[in-house]
Amino acid sequence: MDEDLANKIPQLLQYNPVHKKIPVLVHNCKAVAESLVIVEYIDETWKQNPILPQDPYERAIMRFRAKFGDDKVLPSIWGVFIKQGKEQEELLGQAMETLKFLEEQLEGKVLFGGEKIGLVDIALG
Ligand SMILES: N[C@@H](CCC(=O)N[C@@H](CS)C(=O)NCC(=O)O)C(=O)O
Repeated sequence: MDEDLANKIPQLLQYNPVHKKIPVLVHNCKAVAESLVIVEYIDETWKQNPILPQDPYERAIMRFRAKFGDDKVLPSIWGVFIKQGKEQEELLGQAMETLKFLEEQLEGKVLFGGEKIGLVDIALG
């Protein structure tokens, strides 16, 4: 269902009482919150199209990159749009640096998932 973040509906507060944020996935009447947690839940529930690799080390690398996107890339890019002056310049530098790191991790591939869209592609997208 659509959500007006300026006027949150009671279901959002019921399904995500801790953060009170979207997205929330409701499946079998149970709520799962936090986008990366939701994507992993989807991966584990509908196994026909794996989002994460099978190998534990490869899975860890993908989780690291997805978290890097959330923790480092997104705040710096967002900051470029909402800040000004010296702070904006610093955030622009951070955004370029973090995006360069991710681009290097791609090693010339189009997708982080290799041939198919994976966790990192979804998270960064
Ligand atoms: N870490 C959360 C962040 C979710 C988030 O920031 N959601 C925003 C919309 S994109 C929101 O619901 N904001 C409403 C608020 O902060 O009150 C996730 O990845 O799911």
